[in-house]
Amino acid sequence: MPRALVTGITGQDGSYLAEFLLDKGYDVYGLIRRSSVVTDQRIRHLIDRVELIDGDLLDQLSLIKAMRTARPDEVYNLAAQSFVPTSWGQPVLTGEFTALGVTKMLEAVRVADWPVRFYQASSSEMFGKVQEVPQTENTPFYPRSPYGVAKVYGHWITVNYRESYNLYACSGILFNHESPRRGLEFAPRKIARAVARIKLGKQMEIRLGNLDARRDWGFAGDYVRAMWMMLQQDAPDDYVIATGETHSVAEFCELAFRRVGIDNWRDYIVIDPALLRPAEVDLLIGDPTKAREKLGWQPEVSFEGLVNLMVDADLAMEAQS
Ligand code: NAP
Ligand code: F7E
Repeated sequence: MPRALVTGITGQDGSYLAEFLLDKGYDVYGLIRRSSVVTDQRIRHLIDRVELIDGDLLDQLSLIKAMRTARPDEVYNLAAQSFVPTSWGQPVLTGEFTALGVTKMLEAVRVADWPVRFYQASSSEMFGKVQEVPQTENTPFYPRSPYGVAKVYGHWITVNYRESYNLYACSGILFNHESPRRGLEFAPRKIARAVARIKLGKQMEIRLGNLDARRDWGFAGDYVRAMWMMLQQDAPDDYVIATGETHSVAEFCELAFRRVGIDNWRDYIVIDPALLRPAEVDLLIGDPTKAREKLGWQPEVSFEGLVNLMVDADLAMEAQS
Protein backbone atom coordinates (compact mmCIF):
# COMPACT_ATOMS: atom_id res chain seq x y z
CA MET A 1 0.00 0.00 0.00
CA PRO A 2 1.43 3.45 -0.84
CA ARG A 3 1.46 5.84 2.10
CA ALA A 4 0.69 9.58 2.04
CA LEU A 5 1.03 12.34 4.62
CA VAL A 6 -1.30 15.31 4.08
CA THR A 7 -0.78 18.58 5.96
CA GLY A 8 -3.96 20.70 6.03
CA ILE A 9 -6.12 17.55 5.97
CA THR A 10 -8.93 19.39 7.82
CA GLY A 11 -9.14 22.02 5.06
CA GLN A 12 -11.20 21.99 1.86
CA ASP A 13 -8.50 20.44 -0.33
CA GLY A 14 -7.21 18.12 2.38
CA SER A 15 -10.63 16.50 2.72
CA TYR A 16 -11.05 15.91 -1.04
CA LEU A 17 -7.46 14.70 -1.38
CA ALA A 18 -7.85 12.25 1.53
CA GLU A 19 -10.98 10.79 -0.12
CA PHE A 20 -9.18 10.53 -3.45
CA LEU A 21 -6.10 8.81 -1.99
CA LEU A 22 -8.18 6.36 0.08
CA ASP A 23 -10.06 5.41 -3.09
CA LYS A 24 -6.68 4.73 -4.73
CA GLY A 25 -5.76 2.35 -1.90
CA TYR A 26 -3.36 4.63 0.02
CA ASP A 27 -2.76 4.56 3.74
CA VAL A 28 -3.54 8.20 4.55
CA TYR A 29 -1.99 10.12 7.44
CA GLY A 30 -3.06 13.67 8.21
CA LEU A 31 -1.30 16.35 10.24
CA ILE A 32 -3.69 18.06 12.62
CA ARG A 33 -2.89 20.97 14.94
CA ARG A 34 -4.14 21.18 18.49
CA SER A 35 -7.30 23.23 18.93
CA SER A 36 -9.75 23.77 21.80
CA VAL A 37 -12.61 23.19 19.34
CA VAL A 38 -13.24 20.33 16.94
CA THR A 39 -11.80 21.00 13.47
CA ASP A 40 -12.47 17.67 11.76
CA GLN A 41 -15.92 18.48 10.28
CA ARG A 42 -14.73 18.07 6.69
CA ILE A 43 -13.14 14.65 7.34
CA ARG A 44 -15.54 13.23 9.91
CA HIS A 45 -16.87 10.73 7.37
CA LEU A 46 -13.29 9.47 6.89
CA ILE A 47 -12.24 9.44 10.51
CA ASP A 48 -12.04 5.64 10.80
CA ARG A 49 -9.99 5.40 7.62
CA VAL A 50 -7.29 8.05 8.17
CA GLU A 51 -4.61 8.28 10.84
CA LEU A 52 -4.31 11.73 12.40
CA ILE A 53 -0.95 12.90 13.76
CA ASP A 54 -0.55 15.93 16.04
CA GLY A 55 1.73 18.58 14.62
CA ASP A 56 2.05 22.17 13.56
CA LEU A 57 3.80 23.81 10.65
CA LEU A 58 5.42 26.16 13.16
CA ASP A 59 7.07 23.29 15.04
CA GLN A 60 9.94 21.68 13.16
CA LEU A 61 10.31 18.67 15.43
CA SER A 62 6.60 17.82 15.21
CA LEU A 63 6.97 17.60 11.43
CA ILE A 64 10.00 15.31 11.68
CA LYS A 65 8.08 13.12 14.13
CA ALA A 66 5.07 13.05 11.80
CA MET A 67 7.33 11.86 8.99
CA ARG A 68 8.76 9.09 11.21
CA THR A 69 5.28 7.95 12.25
CA ALA A 70 3.75 7.98 8.79
CA ARG A 71 6.83 6.97 6.76
CA PRO A 72 5.06 8.34 3.68
CA ASP A 73 5.97 7.78 0.05
CA GLU A 74 4.23 11.07 -0.79
CA VAL A 75 3.81 14.29 1.20
CA TYR A 76 1.14 16.83 0.22
CA ASN A 77 1.85 20.16 1.91
CA LEU A 78 -1.56 21.86 1.89
CA ALA A 79 -1.48 23.56 5.30
CA ALA A 80 -1.37 27.36 5.21
CA GLN A 81 -3.03 30.57 6.35
CA SER A 82 -5.02 30.71 3.13
CA PHE A 83 -7.38 33.69 3.43
CA VAL A 84 -5.94 36.68 1.54
CA PRO A 85 -7.52 39.53 3.63
CA THR A 86 -6.19 37.99 6.88
CA SER A 87 -2.71 38.20 5.43
CA TRP A 88 -2.78 42.02 5.69
CA GLY A 89 -4.01 41.82 9.29
CA GLN A 90 -1.51 39.11 10.29
CA PRO A 91 1.37 39.38 7.80
CA VAL A 92 4.01 37.92 10.12
CA LEU A 93 1.92 34.89 11.04
CA THR A 94 1.06 34.38 7.38
CA GLY A 95 4.77 34.42 6.55
CA GLU A 96 5.54 31.94 9.33
CA PHE A 97 2.82 29.46 8.20
CA THR A 98 2.62 29.96 4.49
CA ALA A 99 6.27 30.71 3.67
CA LEU A 100 8.64 29.34 6.34
CA GLY A 101 6.27 26.44 7.08
CA VAL A 102 7.17 25.10 3.63
CA THR A 103 10.87 25.08 4.48
CA LYS A 104 10.14 23.29 7.75
CA MET A 105 8.18 20.60 5.89
CA LEU A 106 10.88 20.31 3.22
CA GLU A 107 13.54 19.92 5.91
CA ALA A 108 11.51 17.10 7.48
CA VAL A 109 11.38 15.44 4.04
CA ARG A 110 15.06 16.04 3.35
CA VAL A 111 16.25 14.28 6.51
CA ALA A 112 14.06 11.22 5.86
CA ASP A 113 16.19 8.16 5.02
CA TRP A 114 13.74 6.79 2.44
CA PRO A 115 12.56 8.25 -0.89
CA VAL A 116 9.72 10.77 -0.55
CA ARG A 117 7.82 12.73 -3.20
CA PHE A 118 6.71 16.22 -2.15
CA TYR A 119 3.82 18.40 -3.37
CA GLN A 120 3.65 22.12 -2.51
CA ALA A 121 0.30 23.94 -2.72
CA SER A 122 1.28 27.05 -4.66
CA SER A 123 -1.23 29.62 -5.85
CA SER A 124 -2.31 31.83 -8.74
CA GLU A 125 -2.12 34.68 -6.18
CA MET A 126 1.62 34.63 -7.00
CA PHE A 127 0.75 36.21 -10.39
CA GLY A 128 -1.10 39.10 -8.68
CA LYS A 129 -0.76 42.10 -10.95
CA VAL A 130 -0.53 39.88 -13.97
CA GLN A 131 2.42 40.33 -16.29
CA GLU A 132 0.93 38.15 -19.04
CA VAL A 133 -2.53 36.88 -20.08
CA PRO A 134 -3.19 33.98 -19.74
CA GLN A 135 -0.75 32.96 -17.00
CA THR A 136 1.57 29.97 -17.57
CA GLU A 137 4.35 28.28 -15.61
CA ASN A 138 6.74 30.86 -17.12
CA THR A 139 4.76 34.02 -16.32
CA PRO A 140 6.74 36.25 -13.89
CA PHE A 141 5.25 36.61 -10.40
CA TYR A 142 3.99 39.95 -9.03
CA PRO A 143 2.14 39.14 -5.80
CA ARG A 144 -0.29 41.72 -4.39
CA SER A 145 -0.77 40.56 -0.78
CA PRO A 146 1.37 39.23 2.06
CA TYR A 147 -0.28 35.86 1.28
CA GLY A 148 0.86 36.04 -2.35
CA VAL A 149 4.37 37.04 -1.29
CA ALA A 150 4.53 34.11 1.15
CA LYS A 151 3.39 31.70 -1.58
CA VAL A 152 6.14 32.97 -3.92
CA TYR A 153 8.65 32.06 -1.19
CA GLY A 154 7.03 28.62 -0.81
CA HIS A 155 7.23 28.06 -4.57
CA TRP A 156 10.88 29.01 -4.89
CA ILE A 157 12.04 27.10 -1.81
CA THR A 158 10.37 24.01 -3.30
CA VAL A 159 12.21 24.54 -6.60
CA ASN A 160 15.41 25.19 -4.67
CA TYR A 161 15.19 21.96 -2.66
CA ARG A 162 14.55 20.06 -5.88
CA GLU A 163 17.67 21.58 -7.44
CA SER A 164 19.85 21.54 -4.30
CA TYR A 165 19.06 18.08 -2.96
CA ASN A 166 17.63 16.30 -5.98
CA LEU A 167 14.30 15.91 -4.13
CA TYR A 168 11.23 14.85 -6.07
CA ALA A 169 9.42 18.12 -5.27
CA CYS A 170 6.62 19.70 -7.33
CA SER A 171 4.91 23.06 -7.06
CA GLY A 172 1.28 23.04 -8.21
CA ILE A 173 0.21 26.55 -9.18
CA LEU A 174 -3.50 26.15 -8.60
CA PHE A 175 -6.04 28.76 -9.55
CA ASN A 176 -9.12 29.32 -7.35
CA HIS A 177 -11.03 26.12 -6.69
CA GLU A 178 -14.23 25.86 -4.74
CA SER A 179 -16.79 23.41 -3.41
CA PRO A 180 -19.55 23.09 -0.82
CA ARG A 181 -16.70 22.48 1.68
CA ARG A 182 -15.08 25.86 1.01
CA GLY A 183 -14.61 28.17 4.02
CA LEU A 184 -17.56 30.54 4.52
CA GLU A 185 -15.38 33.65 4.15
CA PHE A 186 -14.30 33.04 0.53
CA ALA A 187 -16.39 34.88 -2.09
CA PRO A 188 -17.99 31.91 -3.94
CA ARG A 189 -19.08 30.11 -0.77
CA LYS A 190 -20.21 33.36 0.85
CA ILE A 191 -22.36 34.06 -2.22
CA ALA A 192 -23.72 30.50 -2.57
CA ARG A 193 -24.71 30.32 1.08
CA ALA A 194 -26.25 33.80 1.11
CA VAL A 195 -28.27 33.06 -2.04
CA ALA A 196 -29.61 29.89 -0.43
CA ARG A 197 -30.52 31.79 2.74
CA ILE A 198 -32.17 34.61 0.77
CA LYS A 199 -34.23 32.07 -1.18
CA LEU A 200 -35.36 30.51 2.10
CA GLY A 201 -36.18 33.91 3.64
CA LYS A 202 -33.40 33.63 6.25
CA GLN A 203 -31.31 36.57 5.00
CA MET A 204 -32.13 39.86 3.19
CA GLU A 205 -28.89 40.91 1.47
CA ILE A 206 -25.25 40.04 0.71
CA ARG A 207 -22.48 42.47 1.61
CA LEU A 208 -19.65 42.21 -0.90
CA GLY A 209 -16.54 44.12 -1.97
CA ASN A 210 -15.21 44.25 -5.53
CA LEU A 211 -17.71 42.71 -7.98
CA ASP A 212 -15.45 43.35 -10.98
CA ALA A 213 -12.56 41.10 -9.91
CA ARG A 214 -12.16 38.17 -12.31
CA ARG A 215 -11.03 34.69 -11.35
CA ASP A 216 -10.44 31.36 -13.06
CA TRP A 217 -12.69 29.20 -10.88
CA GLY A 218 -12.73 25.39 -10.85
CA PHE A 219 -14.01 22.54 -8.67
CA ALA A 220 -11.76 21.37 -5.81
CA GLY A 221 -12.45 17.68 -6.54
CA ASP A 222 -10.90 18.10 -10.01
CA TYR A 223 -7.88 19.94 -8.61
CA VAL A 224 -6.80 17.36 -6.00
CA ARG A 225 -6.61 14.79 -8.82
CA ALA A 226 -4.00 17.04 -10.48
CA MET A 227 -1.93 17.12 -7.25
CA TRP A 228 -1.70 13.34 -7.24
CA MET A 229 -0.94 13.18 -10.98
CA MET A 230 2.05 15.51 -10.48
CA LEU A 231 3.64 13.03 -8.07
CA GLN A 232 3.19 10.06 -10.44
CA GLN A 233 5.48 11.38 -13.22
CA ASP A 234 9.03 10.20 -14.03
CA ALA A 235 10.48 13.59 -13.10
CA PRO A 236 9.28 16.37 -10.78
CA ASP A 237 8.04 19.61 -12.34
CA ASP A 238 5.75 22.59 -11.74
CA TYR A 239 2.29 22.91 -13.27
CA VAL A 240 -0.47 25.51 -13.66
CA ILE A 241 -3.86 23.98 -12.82
CA ALA A 242 -6.75 26.08 -14.11
CA THR A 243 -9.81 25.91 -16.35
CA GLY A 244 -8.65 28.53 -18.90
CA GLU A 245 -11.84 30.58 -18.36
CA THR A 246 -12.30 33.76 -16.35
CA HIS A 247 -15.48 35.14 -14.76
CA SER A 248 -16.24 38.13 -12.56
CA VAL A 249 -17.62 38.05 -9.03
CA ALA A 250 -20.73 39.72 -10.52
CA GLU A 251 -21.16 36.81 -12.96
CA PHE A 252 -20.87 34.36 -10.08
CA CYS A 253 -23.64 36.27 -8.26
CA GLU A 254 -25.86 36.40 -11.35
CA LEU A 255 -25.63 32.64 -11.97
CA ALA A 256 -26.09 31.80 -8.29
CA PHE A 257 -29.28 33.87 -8.04
CA ARG A 258 -30.50 32.48 -11.36
CA ARG A 259 -30.17 28.98 -9.93
CA VAL A 260 -32.86 29.83 -7.34
CA GLY A 261 -35.07 31.71 -9.84
CA ILE A 262 -34.11 35.30 -8.88
CA ASP A 263 -33.31 37.65 -11.81
CA ASN A 264 -33.09 41.03 -10.05
CA TRP A 265 -29.96 39.90 -8.20
CA ARG A 266 -28.38 43.36 -7.92
CA ASP A 267 -31.22 44.41 -5.59
CA TYR A 268 -29.83 42.00 -2.98
CA ILE A 269 -26.20 43.20 -3.13
CA VAL A 270 -24.78 45.84 -0.80
CA ILE A 271 -21.29 47.07 -1.64
CA ASP A 272 -19.30 47.35 1.58
CA PRO A 273 -16.08 49.39 1.21
CA ALA A 274 -14.66 47.55 4.24
CA LEU A 275 -14.49 44.43 2.05
CA LEU A 276 -12.29 46.10 -0.59
CA ARG A 277 -8.63 45.03 -0.39
CA PRO A 278 -5.60 47.34 0.01
CA ALA A 279 -4.29 45.90 -3.28
CA GLU A 280 -6.52 43.82 -5.54
CA VAL A 281 -5.78 41.05 -8.03
CA ASP A 282 -8.03 42.21 -10.86
CA LEU A 283 -7.76 39.37 -13.37
CA LEU A 284 -6.63 35.78 -13.26
CA ILE A 285 -6.86 33.29 -16.11
CA GLY A 286 -4.62 30.26 -16.28
CA ASP A 287 -3.29 28.34 -19.25
CA PRO A 288 -3.46 24.63 -18.29
CA THR A 289 -1.88 23.38 -21.55
CA LYS A 290 1.17 21.82 -19.84
CA ALA A 291 -1.00 19.94 -17.32
CA ARG A 292 -3.25 18.68 -20.13
CA GLU A 293 -0.38 17.56 -22.36
CA LYS A 294 2.00 16.12 -19.75
CA LEU A 295 -0.33 14.90 -16.99
CA GLY A 296 -3.43 14.23 -19.09
CA TRP A 297 -5.37 16.39 -16.61
CA GLN A 298 -8.59 18.18 -17.52
CA PRO A 299 -11.29 19.71 -15.31
CA GLU A 300 -14.65 17.93 -15.41
CA VAL A 301 -16.89 20.55 -13.75
CA SER A 302 -17.77 23.71 -15.72
CA PHE A 303 -18.16 27.18 -14.20
CA GLU A 304 -21.96 27.00 -14.32
CA GLY A 305 -21.84 23.42 -12.97
CA LEU A 306 -19.72 24.63 -10.06
CA VAL A 307 -22.06 27.52 -9.19
CA ASN A 308 -25.07 25.21 -9.37
CA LEU A 309 -23.58 22.46 -7.23
CA MET A 310 -22.52 24.98 -4.57
CA VAL A 311 -25.91 26.70 -4.42
CA ASP A 312 -27.75 23.36 -4.39
CA ALA A 313 -25.58 22.08 -1.51
CA ASP A 314 -26.13 25.23 0.55
CA LEU A 315 -29.86 25.14 -0.16
CA ALA A 316 -30.03 21.56 1.12
CA MET A 317 -27.96 22.42 4.18
CA GLU A 318 -29.87 25.61 5.03
CA ALA A 319 -33.22 23.92 4.56
CA GLN A 320 -32.27 21.46 7.33
CA SER A 321 -30.93 23.94 9.88
P1 NAP B 1 -8.09 25.80 3.89
O1 NAP B 1 -9.44 25.21 3.72
O2 NAP B 1 -7.94 27.16 4.48
O3 NAP B 1 -7.22 24.76 4.78
C1 NAP B 1 -6.01 25.13 5.36
C2 NAP B 1 -5.52 23.97 6.21
O4 NAP B 1 -4.24 24.33 6.79
C3 NAP B 1 -6.42 23.60 7.40
O5 NAP B 1 -6.42 22.20 7.53
C4 NAP B 1 -5.70 24.24 8.57
O6 NAP B 1 -5.96 23.60 9.82
C5 NAP B 1 -4.26 23.98 8.16
N1 NAP B 1 -3.29 24.81 8.89
C6 NAP B 1 -3.22 26.16 8.92
N2 NAP B 1 -2.19 26.56 9.66
C7 NAP B 1 -1.56 25.43 10.11
C8 NAP B 1 -0.45 25.18 10.93
N3 NAP B 1 0.27 26.17 11.46
N4 NAP B 1 -0.09 23.90 11.18
C9 NAP B 1 -0.80 22.88 10.67
N5 NAP B 1 -1.90 23.04 9.89
C10 NAP B 1 -2.27 24.32 9.62
O7 NAP B 1 -7.31 25.83 2.50
P2 NAP B 1 -7.62 25.04 1.12
O8 NAP B 1 -8.56 25.84 0.30
O9 NAP B 1 -7.91 23.62 1.41
O10 NAP B 1 -6.21 25.17 0.40
C11 NAP B 1 -5.19 24.19 0.61
C12 NAP B 1 -3.84 24.81 0.23
O11 NAP B 1 -3.86 25.21 -1.13
C13 NAP B 1 -3.46 26.05 1.03
O12 NAP B 1 -2.05 26.04 1.17
C14 NAP B 1 -3.86 27.20 0.13
O13 NAP B 1 -3.11 28.35 0.41
C15 NAP B 1 -3.54 26.60 -1.23
N6 NAP B 1 -4.34 27.07 -2.37
C16 NAP B 1 -5.70 27.07 -2.31
C17 NAP B 1 -6.42 27.47 -3.42
C18 NAP B 1 -7.93 27.45 -3.43
O14 NAP B 1 -8.53 28.07 -4.32
N7 NAP B 1 -8.57 26.74 -2.51
C19 NAP B 1 -5.76 27.87 -4.60
C20 NAP B 1 -4.37 27.84 -4.61
C21 NAP B 1 -3.64 27.43 -3.50
P3 NAP B 1 -7.20 24.05 10.78
O15 NAP B 1 -8.38 23.24 10.32
O16 NAP B 1 -6.69 23.67 12.12
O17 NAP B 1 -7.39 25.52 10.59
O1 F7E C 1 -11.81 36.36 -3.34
C1 F7E C 1 -13.58 39.46 -4.33
C2 F7E C 1 -12.16 39.61 -3.78
O2 F7E C 1 -11.51 35.48 -1.04
C3 F7E C 1 -12.06 36.32 -4.73
C4 F7E C 1 -7.74 31.60 -1.77
O3 F7E C 1 -8.11 30.23 -1.80
O4 F7E C 1 -7.80 31.74 -4.16
C5 F7E C 1 -8.33 32.31 -2.98
O5 F7E C 1 -8.00 33.68 -2.89
C6 F7E C 1 -12.37 37.70 -5.25
C7 F7E C 1 -11.38 38.78 -4.78
O6 F7E C 1 -10.40 34.32 -3.02
C8 F7E C 1 -15.85 39.72 -1.53
O7 F7E C 1 -11.80 40.99 -3.73
C9 F7E C 1 -15.65 40.59 -3.50
O8 F7E C 1 -11.02 39.59 -5.87
O9 F7E C 1 -12.81 34.12 -2.75
P1 F7E C 1 -11.70 35.04 -2.45
P2 F7E C 1 -8.95 34.86 -3.42
O10 F7E C 1 -8.55 36.07 -2.67
O11 F7E C 1 -8.89 34.92 -4.91
C10 F7E C 1 -6.38 31.80 -4.29
C11 F7E C 1 -5.99 31.12 -5.57
C12 F7E C 1 -5.67 31.30 -3.09
O12 F7E C 1 -4.57 30.77 -3.18
C13 F7E C 1 -6.23 31.70 -1.76
O13 F7E C 1 -5.74 30.83 -0.74
O14 F7E C 1 -13.64 38.11 -4.74
N1 F7E C 1 -14.63 39.73 -3.36
N2 F7E C 1 -16.41 40.62 -2.40
C14 F7E C 1 -14.72 39.16 -2.15
N3 F7E C 1 -13.96 38.23 -1.55
C15 F7E C 1 -14.32 37.83 -0.30
N4 F7E C 1 -13.58 36.89 0.31
N5 F7E C 1 -15.41 38.37 0.34
C16 F7E C 1 -16.20 39.31 -0.23
O15 F7E C 1 -17.17 39.78 0.37
